[in-house]
Amino acid sequence: MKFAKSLPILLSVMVSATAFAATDNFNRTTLGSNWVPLIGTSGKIADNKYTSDGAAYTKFTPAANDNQATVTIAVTRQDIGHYGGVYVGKASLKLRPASSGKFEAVCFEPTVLSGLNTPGKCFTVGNHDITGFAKARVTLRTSGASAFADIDTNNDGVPEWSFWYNFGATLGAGVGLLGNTNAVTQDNLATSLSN
Ligand SMILES: [Ca+2]
Ligand SMILES: [Ca+2]
Repeated sequence: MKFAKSLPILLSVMVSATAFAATDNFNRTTLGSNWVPLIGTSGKIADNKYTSDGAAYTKFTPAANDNQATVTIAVTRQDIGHYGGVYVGKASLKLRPASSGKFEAVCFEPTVLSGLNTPGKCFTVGNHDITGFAKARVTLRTSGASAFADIDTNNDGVPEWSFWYNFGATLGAGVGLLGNTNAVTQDNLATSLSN
């Protein structure tokens, strides 16, 4: 009987461990010790959101073993050539604003320091892959050598576009945010371990 009673407790512990997820809403003034600069040191909080003054990759240490990240990304500047996004393991997803003031390209690229030399791939308004959008709930997940991205532009939980790209090498886990020159903001990050 003692074993039978303890079994549900054990199962409960196992389920909660599998479903462990880390979150950050950035509703404070400083990033704090959960965020470590990987490249650049300008990742910061402004108006209760993440952004970065210069080119920066910033690692979210509670998500070191997670392979899925969901985050709200919004345009703040109408600068061509700037970007912001999220990375999981060796896969980055960069959103690029255009002169329209909207994102007009969504690009898979190797994360800085990944050592991967694949060129990556962009999905663009010009190629009719997407239509321009100013804000989206973005999910990036890695599985083996492939990265999968979902872009939800009206926050209804249903992606308007889903893309994937095979990087040709195991991508692994670990989540962070990236961006430059305050081109975008990121908010309400949620990470998890997904199959
Ligand atoms: Ca916030
Ligand atoms: Ca949607």
